[in-house]
Amino acid sequence: MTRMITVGAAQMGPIAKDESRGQVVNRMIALLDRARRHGCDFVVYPELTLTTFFPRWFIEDETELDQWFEQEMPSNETQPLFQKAAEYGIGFTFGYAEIARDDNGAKHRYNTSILVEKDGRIVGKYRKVHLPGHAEHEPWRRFQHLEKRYFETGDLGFPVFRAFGGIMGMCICNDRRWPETYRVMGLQGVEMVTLGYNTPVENPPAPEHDAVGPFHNHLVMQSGAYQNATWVVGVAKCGNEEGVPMIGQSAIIAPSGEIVAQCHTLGDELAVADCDLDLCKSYKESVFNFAMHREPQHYGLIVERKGAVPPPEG
Ligand code: CDV
Repeated sequence: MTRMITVGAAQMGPIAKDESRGQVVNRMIALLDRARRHGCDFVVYPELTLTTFFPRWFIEDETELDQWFEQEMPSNETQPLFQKAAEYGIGFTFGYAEIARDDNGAKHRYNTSILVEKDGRIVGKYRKVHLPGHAEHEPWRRFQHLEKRYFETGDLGFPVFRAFGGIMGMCICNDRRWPETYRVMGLQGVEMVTLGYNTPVENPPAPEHDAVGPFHNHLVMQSGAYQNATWVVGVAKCGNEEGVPMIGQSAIIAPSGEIVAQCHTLGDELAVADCDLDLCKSYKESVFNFAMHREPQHYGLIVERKGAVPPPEG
């Protein structure tokens, strides 16, 4: 008896600045319809799915900034997606900009994703930990990347959730480049990590990386999958969004590290794979049997030290 989940990686093409959430949700539902025809149990949408990637602009006015954020979920605009998915019996995950209020009513902004079960219940939430970019306006850049200005570091860690008959985890975009992301979930027995990304082709601080960006995209997700014996589903928002080209290559990756399905366009597209969660088992019980082979007494620096400190010279 296998624990098979049929997964749809629901890549989205560019979202224009003036595109409404209602229009975006209609595109998401069109992908959900396709997923249903393919027999999907679970659909993965990108990071900040509901709007254009607004951190590319410097926004000083708080009311204007608030317009890119959601104060509740489901919201009026996303309710049709929740309804249609529950009607189809398909679970899903997507990312959005969240405004949360603490006990004192203070406002907190996060780059968030949620996990929704087949009956429409939100069963998991993750807030992005690794925020790339910068906090101040840097006019020398062709476009801004102000995640460090608009979002706080996620306060939930990397939780995993029992859902879809397995152990599910989430991360978001830049998180996928950090081995710690996968390992913290790997240590909780994760069997499928989902993530969305908005990755510009151009990396203004290091343009020499641009040519290898697509290679790095798959490199980190494939190694994260293999080294932690888990499925990884990485889904792009891509194409030319408001003059900024972003990479596609959404992929479903097996615990072997192999890509088993991949998008080939830069638009709305669904890549589908049958993902047997029990494929994780042989890796978790052999080469990556953590309990047997890890030596954490030698890994202290990973949590004690933030930046690299080379040994003294001479
Ligand atoms: N949205 C992102 O986190 N993007 C980053 C870019 C800025 C490098 C990424 O890691 O893909």
